[in-house]
Amino acid sequence: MRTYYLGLGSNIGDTQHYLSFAREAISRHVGEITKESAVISTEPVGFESVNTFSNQVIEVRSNLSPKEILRETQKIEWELGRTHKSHGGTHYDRTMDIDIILCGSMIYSDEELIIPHREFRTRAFVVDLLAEIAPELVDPVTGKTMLELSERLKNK
Ligand code: PH2
Ligand code: MG
Ligand code: MG
Repeated sequence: MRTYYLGLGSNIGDTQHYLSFAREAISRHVGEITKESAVISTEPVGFESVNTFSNQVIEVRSNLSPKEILRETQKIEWELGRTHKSHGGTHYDRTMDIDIILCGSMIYSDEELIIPHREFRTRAFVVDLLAEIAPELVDPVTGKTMLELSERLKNK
């Protein structure tokens, strides 16, 4: 059994509805959701859009491997009407984005998946929410806790 932290983001349509649909599908196909952060509204980071995001982070206990979780969460994204894949740093508005942020102290990387998520440390909409539900959780790459990463980002 592994403990995963997933980031959820939606910036088209009824974002609250998409988030609750995604949580429901995750608990059915991925594993038990053991913690949920608040849902916060955030301005798009890294691309231009008038559509505000709803972001949330959840803790999930699962027997699935990271790759299996990637498959399941991608299915949920497409089921929710996602139309584009992000690639080469190009982002789009989307009904649902589900990112694997951390999997315990695992460090993993291949062509389609990097754990911990490559950019999460610079994104307040992920780090602040992780600090809320798992302040003492340690990033295996930097050795810093979520609380420290969140404080560091605030002081930048
Ligand atoms: N996701 C991105 C890029 N930019 N900005 C916000 N506020 N929230 C997101 O979830 C988000 C983003 C890439 O997945
Ligand atoms: Mg993302
Ligand atoms: Mg994604």
